[in-house]
Amino acid sequence: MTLASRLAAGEIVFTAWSGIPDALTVEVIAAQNFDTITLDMQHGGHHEDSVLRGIVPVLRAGRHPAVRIPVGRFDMASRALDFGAEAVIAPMVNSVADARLFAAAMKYPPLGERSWGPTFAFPRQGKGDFAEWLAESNKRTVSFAMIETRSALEALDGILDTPGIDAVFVGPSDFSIAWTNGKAVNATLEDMMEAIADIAARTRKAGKYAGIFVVDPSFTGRFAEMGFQFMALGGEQKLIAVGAQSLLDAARCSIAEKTSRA
Ligand code: 3PY
Ligand code: MG
Repeated sequence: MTLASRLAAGEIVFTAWSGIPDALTVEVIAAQNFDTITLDMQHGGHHEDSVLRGIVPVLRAGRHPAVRIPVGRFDMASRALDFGAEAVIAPMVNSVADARLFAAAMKYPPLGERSWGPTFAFPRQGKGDFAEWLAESNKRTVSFAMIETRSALEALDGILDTPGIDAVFVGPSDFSIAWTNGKAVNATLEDMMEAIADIAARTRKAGKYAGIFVVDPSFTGRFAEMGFQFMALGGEQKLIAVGAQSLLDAARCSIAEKTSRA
């Protein structure tokens, strides 16, 4: 199953968010139970070389590799696909013009302008032959346009109408900054939840998929109800902190139980 076919089947998938640019770290995360792993080049430390190498452990673990590119680096969207990514997340897609450039980099002609050369992707993922790869690629790859500003919200219908844009991904932290005119950064701001629900509803109505970065996992039920299917959790600092805290809590709790019985 590809990520695209799982989304098409209506599944909710969780992606781990990775910002430490090392294939060994990615290997450890890929061994956990996430459906996909996203390598973050925007705010995370991932770069071309770490993406090229980091996709290997993701595929080896049977997870779907995704990459968030830096702002406006649509050339990197094509490269991420050539390295074997199944999905690319483009931050700050604030206009139809941005969406068109992103879609052009993601899709082979006639839909887009992606240049031929799946140098690493084909041997890593390829089954069949080049003709089949060419015929299937536009359907297999998922392009997520990030909606995280007021201008993106205003342009949403046009972005959703852009051929080659398969999905949107809400960045709730940037969205909260925009929503409060720079007064707050709060990914769970109640005041903006109606707007976020509306983004998901319009996306689903347009026949596309909705994703969101989840800061507080207790929100995933609400997000699923709104229609979000691709939910991001992480990155490493948080995964390690949560894991370490739960180990320590369990260890301290066991000692506390013994001493209270003594
Ligand atoms: C945001 O919340 O702004 C993001 O970009 C999440 O990654
Ligand atoms: Mg953001």
